Amino acid sequence: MKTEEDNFMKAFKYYKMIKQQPSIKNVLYVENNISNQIRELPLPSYEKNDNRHSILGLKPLGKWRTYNFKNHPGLVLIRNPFTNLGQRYWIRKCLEEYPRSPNKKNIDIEMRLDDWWRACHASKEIQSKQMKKLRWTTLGYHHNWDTKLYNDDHRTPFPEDLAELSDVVANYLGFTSFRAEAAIVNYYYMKSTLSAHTDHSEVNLEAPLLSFSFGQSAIFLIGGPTKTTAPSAVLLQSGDVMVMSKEARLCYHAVPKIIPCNNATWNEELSTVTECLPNMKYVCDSQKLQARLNLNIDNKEWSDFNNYIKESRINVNVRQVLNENQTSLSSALIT
Ligand SMILES: O=C(O)CCC(=O)C(=O)O
Repeated sequence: MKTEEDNFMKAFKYYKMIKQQPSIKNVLYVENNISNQIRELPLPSYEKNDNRHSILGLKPLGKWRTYNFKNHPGLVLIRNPFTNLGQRYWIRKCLEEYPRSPNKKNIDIEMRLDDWWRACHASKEIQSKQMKKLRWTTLGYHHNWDTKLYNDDHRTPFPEDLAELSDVVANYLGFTSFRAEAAIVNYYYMKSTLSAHTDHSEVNLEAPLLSFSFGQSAIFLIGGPTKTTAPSAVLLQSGDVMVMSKEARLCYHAVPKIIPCNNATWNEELSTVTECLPNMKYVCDSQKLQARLNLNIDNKEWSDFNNYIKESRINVNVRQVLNENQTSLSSALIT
C-alpha cells in the first residue's frame, strides 16, 4: 500500500517516464502560470544596477524579471538574466575550465584526466569513452558524496568569475553578505536525472543557494522538508537562476527530466562587450575576462561547445559553506 511518503517519488517517477512522454501541462513557467502560482516581484529599489553586469555576461539589472512561488516561500526565479554571449561564456567555462584539476570530478576515480575537455578533443577514443561520463565537478570546498561533509583539507580556490557573478545575483536579491565558497557543476545528457535530495551539508543554512541553468531545459521538482509533500514541477530554461532561500533552502528537490529547449538563445544575436572595469570584488584581471567573453562571438571558436550543449544541460549550484564570521571550518568564531 502506498503511503504519503511516496508523494515526491510519485511525481518523480511520472516525469521521469521515457517510453511514454509525461504531460507538461502542470509544469509551471511564466507562460504557464497555473492558478497564479507564480508572481512577478518588483525590481528591488536598493539595487537598480550593478556596473559589473555586462562584463559578466548579464543584462542590465533593470531588465531582469524575477518571480516567486505562492506555494514555495523562499524560492525565487530570475528568468534568464544573461546575454546570449554571456550564456556562451559560462557554458564554455563549465566545460573547458571548471573540470580541470585541482577541481574534482566524478570520473577521477576511473581515469586521471587533468584537463578533461582538452583530452576529449585530442583523442577520439577518450572522447567516445569519457565525454558523456562527466556528471559533476566540484569547486571551492569539495562536496564529499559519501560523508556529505566539507573538509578544510579538501578545498581549492573558488573561481573568481563565478564568485563575482554570484555576488551580483545575491546582492540583487538583498543577500549582501553572501560568499560563494562551494559549487557543484552538474552535467546532464538527455536521459540524465538527479534524484530527490536536500542540500544540508553547509554550516551556514541561512545563506541562499544559487542555481544557474544553461543549455537544454529541465523539469525541476521542489517539495517540502519531507518527501510526503507533493512537489511542484517548474521548467528551468537556459540562463535561468533559481534561488533557494529561507523556507525553501532545505526542501526536497530533484530533476526527473531533461527536455529539448525551444530555442538555443545562446546562438541568437550576439554583441561584444566594450566596457572593462578596473575594480571588481573578486576578479583581478577584468581585461582578461572581457577578452574571454568576446572570444565566444566567433562561431568557429564556439563550435565544439555548441556540439556539446545542443544535447546537454549544465547546472551550476553555488553555496556559502561558512558562517559570516568564519574563515574556515576549523576556525573559531570571532566574537
Ligand atoms: O540541476 C539542477 O537544477 C539541480 C541541481 C541540484 O539540486 C544540486 O546540485 O544539488
